[in-house]
Amino acid sequence: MRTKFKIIGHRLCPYVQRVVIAMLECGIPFDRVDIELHDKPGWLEDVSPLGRVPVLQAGEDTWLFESGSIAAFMDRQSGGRLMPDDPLAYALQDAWMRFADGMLSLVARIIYRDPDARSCDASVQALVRHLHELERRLWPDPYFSGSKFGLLDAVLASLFRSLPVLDRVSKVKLTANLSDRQRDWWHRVKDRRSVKEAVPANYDAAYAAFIAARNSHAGRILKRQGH
Ligand SMILES: N[C@@H](CCC(=O)N[C@@H](CS)C(=O)NCC(=O)O)C(=O)O
Repeated sequence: MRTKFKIIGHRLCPYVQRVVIAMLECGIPFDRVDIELHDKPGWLEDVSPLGRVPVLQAGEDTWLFESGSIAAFMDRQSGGRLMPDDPLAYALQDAWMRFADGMLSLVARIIYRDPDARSCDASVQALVRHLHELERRLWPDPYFSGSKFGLLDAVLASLFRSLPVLDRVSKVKLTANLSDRQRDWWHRVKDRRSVKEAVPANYDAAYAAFIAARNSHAGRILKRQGH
C-alpha cells in the first residue's frame, strides 16, 4: 500500500494553500505538517532543494517540490478534475497560473522587502495593474477555470484572500480595484470547504501578525496598528 501523502507547509503560505485546496478538491487524504519559516527544521534542506514549502512526501524516499508541480500531480492522480483535458485550454490555464504567480511574487515583495511607502505603493499599484489586466482578458464564468472550480481558482483564491490585509499597508486599495465580476467570484469561492480549510479560521489576524513581524514598510505599518 502507498504511504499516505504528507505535505510540509506553513499555515499561511499561498503556495501551500493551492496544494491543500487541490488535494481537498480531489478527495485525496493527506497529513499536513506546518513549520515555522523563521525556525525551519534541519531536515527541510534534505527534502526541498531551496528549503521552501510546500514539499510533498509522495513515497518513503520521494519528495516533490514546487506547488504548481505538486498540484498538477494531484490533479492527474485523481483523474484530472481541476485542469482541462484539451491541450490548448490546459496551456491557457497554466499560463494564467503563472500570471497569478507573478502577483504572488509582488505580494512577497510587499511583505518582506519593500522598505518604504513609495516602493510599497509601487508594488501595490503593480498588483492593481495585474487585476485590471486579468479583468480585461479573463473573467469567471462562473469560475476562472470555466464551468468547474479548477486549479486557477485555487491559486487566485490564495491571492484574493490576502487583499483586505494588504489594503491596510498602502494608500492604494486593492479591494476597491476589484471588478464586480471578480468580487462576485470571490464571494462565491471564499466559503468553499477546500478554500476555507486551507488556512486557519483567524487568517486575517494571523496574516497581519505574520507581516507585522517583518522588517518591511508593511511590517512596520501593521505593527504600529497593533496588527
Ligand atoms: N515557487 C515555489 C515558492 C514557494 C515559496 O516561496 N514558499 C515560501 C513560503 S510562502 C518559503 O518556503 N519561503 C522560505 C524561503 O524561501 O526560505 C512554489 O510554488 O512552491
